[in-house]
Amino acid sequence: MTRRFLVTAALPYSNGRLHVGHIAGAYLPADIYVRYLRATGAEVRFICGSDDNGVAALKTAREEGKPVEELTAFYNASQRRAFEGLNIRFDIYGGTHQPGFVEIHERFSQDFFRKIYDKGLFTKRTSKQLFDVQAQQFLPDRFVKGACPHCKSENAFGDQCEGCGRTLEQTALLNPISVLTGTKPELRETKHWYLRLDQLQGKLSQWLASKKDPASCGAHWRPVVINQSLGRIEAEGLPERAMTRDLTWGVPVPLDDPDAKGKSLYVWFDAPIGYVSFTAALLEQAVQRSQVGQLSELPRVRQVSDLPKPAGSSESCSTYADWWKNPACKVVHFIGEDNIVFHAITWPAMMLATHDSDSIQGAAGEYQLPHNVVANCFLNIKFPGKEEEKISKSRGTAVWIEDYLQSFAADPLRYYLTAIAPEAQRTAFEFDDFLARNNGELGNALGNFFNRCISFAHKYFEGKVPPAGDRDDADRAQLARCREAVEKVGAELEACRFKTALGEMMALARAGNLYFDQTKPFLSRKTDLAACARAINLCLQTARTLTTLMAPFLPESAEKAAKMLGLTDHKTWTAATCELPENQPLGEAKVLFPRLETEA
Ligand code: B3M
Ligand code: ZN
Repeated sequence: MTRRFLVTAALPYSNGRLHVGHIAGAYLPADIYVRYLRATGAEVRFICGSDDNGVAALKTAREEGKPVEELTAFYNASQRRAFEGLNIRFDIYGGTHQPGFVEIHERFSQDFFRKIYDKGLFTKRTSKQLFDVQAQQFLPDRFVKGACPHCKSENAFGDQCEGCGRTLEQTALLNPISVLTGTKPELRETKHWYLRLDQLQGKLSQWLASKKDPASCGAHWRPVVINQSLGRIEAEGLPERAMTRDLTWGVPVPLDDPDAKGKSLYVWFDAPIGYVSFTAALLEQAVQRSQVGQLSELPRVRQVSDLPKPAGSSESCSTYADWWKNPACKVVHFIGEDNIVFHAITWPAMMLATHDSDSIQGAAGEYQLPHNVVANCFLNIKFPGKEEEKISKSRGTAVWIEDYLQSFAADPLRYYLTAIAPEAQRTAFEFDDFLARNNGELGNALGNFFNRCISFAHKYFEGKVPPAGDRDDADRAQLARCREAVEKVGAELEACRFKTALGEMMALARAGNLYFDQTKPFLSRKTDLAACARAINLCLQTARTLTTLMAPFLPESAEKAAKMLGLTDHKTWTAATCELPENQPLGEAKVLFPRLETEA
């Protein structure tokens, strides 16, 4: 049976450009995972788009003196370009307030809210909220700053503390200050709808506990995700949380109640629903396309993935429910560490709150709780002679993707960010290390291996795959290494251990070089041409396997490698060890990973 996955990557706020930290955190691992799953024949939809609602965009729009719609459209387009440049290929890149998406997103978000409302899992409460008298408005979320009541960091906002990552009630902030006017806000009464997380807590902790053991749940949850979310529930329990805000930018609260006037859904309520509404938009576009029958003439609101879809796809998966409410489809979220609580507690709680059945995972026809929530830690940055520090826009310590792409290709960064992936703890981007690894690891180990065996075949075997001849033990051992590598890399990717998977692929490249050095075709060429042919044949078989294994990580280079080997399909995982036939013509030898130097 064809496996089916719905993969999402956190929706970036559309109030800024993307930097290497964003890419390492969620988008690159998600893209690698999707490419790998497709290579195994799985049917996958890969969903992302911008998070336009809420205070983040409003705040930046004020600072930049632009209408918020203009700002979010600008950054949505900028993000789209950055992803495209890095070959991170979503099936759709939507936006919760972008033209072409805002209506469908509003519909899904409001339906979701109403469903929970009808189930009685919201309570309307009067509470005191911070009000800016000068600006004459309430100050939800990031509109108010102060010190964290838990860790005392000065870098806490009305919704979350940047210091310790905890979600906060704004009234708990110490010394709150309005971000709008810099004045001290006062407390005023307002009414909001609170999600009864307390009612859902039992099911949530049972569900999270079931994710501790990969053997029984079938997914490898990272300890940091379980510890943060389950730990939170066990330590503090889950209080009710307000899911509405005094704000007009966002999804209007869909209630016929005077208290709902001028209020929007909390951005963390509508944002994860974006995953669903963008899926629906994608499928609607697919239907329109098949009706019109002319893919190329429709406006390009989506990026069609460059990867082939498996045959026979789509018929049974034409509605969002086929992906979101079908136990046969696995939903996997890729996120950064500051989003863990929202994806492992709030979002599953929202889905649970819509269920009619008692099933925790969700019965057929109900929203399915995620199969896995894959979170990376933050990526820091390290400048020569300085301490490792946080990536920060205001301090100018970020490496922006747009800038990177002006000078470099996608694959060196894809390689580096996977090699140093902050999977279990924070790691640091170091420009010199990036150059050194490109030149040393990618260039000398992987690129050079291709170059030396293909050049050799051109020079001495008329540019064709030479005969395999009678293989000896060393040859058989090298073939076994190829098979093992396919298994290992596959198993690591299944478990979302991208760094180890990449390491296994590179280990095969090194083994290939070692085999070349030990069999010495450059000597046997003069003494034993059959032995020389055998060695080069095996090097080329190794290169063939490497081409498939590198494809999820380094798609452009794999494409080039496939051309050199004369391969027509290099992506199919199970074909990674299908041998190149004798006499297959090879393409021109190219340098896969040119050396990178700093400008003097
Ligand atoms: N916009 C938060 C972030 O970039 C966010 C993720 C939403 S995912 C539903 O940190
Ligand atoms: Zn804190």
